[in-house]
Amino acid sequence: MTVTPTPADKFSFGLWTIGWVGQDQFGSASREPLDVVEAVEKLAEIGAYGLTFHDNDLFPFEATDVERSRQIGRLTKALADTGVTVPMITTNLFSHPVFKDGGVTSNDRAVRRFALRKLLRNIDLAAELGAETFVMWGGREGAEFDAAKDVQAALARYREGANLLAQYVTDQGYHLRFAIEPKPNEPRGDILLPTVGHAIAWIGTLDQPNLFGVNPEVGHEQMAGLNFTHGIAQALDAGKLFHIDLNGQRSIKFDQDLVFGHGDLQNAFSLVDLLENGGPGGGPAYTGPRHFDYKPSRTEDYNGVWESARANMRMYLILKDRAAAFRADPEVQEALAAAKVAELSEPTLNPGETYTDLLADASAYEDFDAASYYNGKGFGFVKIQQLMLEHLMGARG
Ligand code: ASC
Ligand code: MN
Ligand code: MN
Ligand code: MN
Repeated sequence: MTVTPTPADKFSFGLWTIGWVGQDQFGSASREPLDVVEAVEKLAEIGAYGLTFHDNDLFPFEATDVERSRQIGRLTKALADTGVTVPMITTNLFSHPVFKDGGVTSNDRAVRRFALRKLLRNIDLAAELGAETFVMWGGREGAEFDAAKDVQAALARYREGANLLAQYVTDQGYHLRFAIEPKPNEPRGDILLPTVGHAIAWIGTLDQPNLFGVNPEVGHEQMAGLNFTHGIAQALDAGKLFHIDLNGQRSIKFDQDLVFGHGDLQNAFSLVDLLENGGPGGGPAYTGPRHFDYKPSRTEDYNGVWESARANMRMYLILKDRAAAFRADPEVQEALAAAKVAELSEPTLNPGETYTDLLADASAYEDFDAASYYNGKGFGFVKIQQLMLEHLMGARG
């Protein structure tokens, strides 16, 4: 088993992840800031291929044009020196107090206009750095007080903003697609577009829906009690999995941003199995970056930070190996066949069959003996689950 990451694995990290200094709701920073050049060099050293960032991870909100350019120049040089790329960039519309009621959906129109300008400026930067994906996580786009937020108006303003950004990208000829990142709550009491399903439905209301997909984060769906792998499967089914945020979460509570696999490990297994083996021909179902959006524990020093960064990639590669072993096991294949897992891929109607033909087919209904059909026989799903867990635990193959 090879658990040494290489750029071919397409692992990427947010600058805000490895660079998180440990400041939380209750305590101040437990680490010194991480310089972007060191971040890039270290990512190259540990085998990652990409760095992602919010505009204000690279330069402060208050930065002058000169300071901004200087930081972009330092980053660009580090990328050229190491071969690290910037596959995705995103915009901070949540830290500064001006965004306390949101950016593109703030009740205050001047804030919305400012947010759109900040987004447009960052789109130019994304294009300049060759990013393919522009993530929009609307952390402050939400509310705590039902009567103080007109949700339909907020969704209309969100749409107005998204349509404007799409028009800009089209007019500039940028090769950039947008990925909406859902989250149910935190920092707002309730955030708009709270789950993958909400986001996909809303994308269908946009002027250029083809330019928009989703960037689901493991923990964000799990905070809503949802099955992340199911959400990813639906995003793939809709052709909307543009990007992914991998991390760990243990049940419905605050956004833990643990190392990938350090939360719900069974769900992490089914996720990697889906991403790697869930394509129509049994190949990868997703070929984009494997992006980690986690927070290195506040208890760690920088050795611990890099240890945890490596841990994300190791967990992914170990799960990939375990999923391959699971798929290759003849006993698993037998159990999957007995449980008719592949039969679900067969269309329910015969080729060319219409509802008239179905209505005329007595074997489907009149002669179908539902009462004795299974004759006490079950599907055998539990056996599959046990085989999966044994592979996951390294107890088989
Ligand atoms: C993002 C993103 C998140 C948030 C969070 C910031 O861009 O994907 O989940 O910002 O990580 O702390
Ligand atoms: Mn999170
Ligand atoms: Mn995220
Ligand atoms: Mn996050």
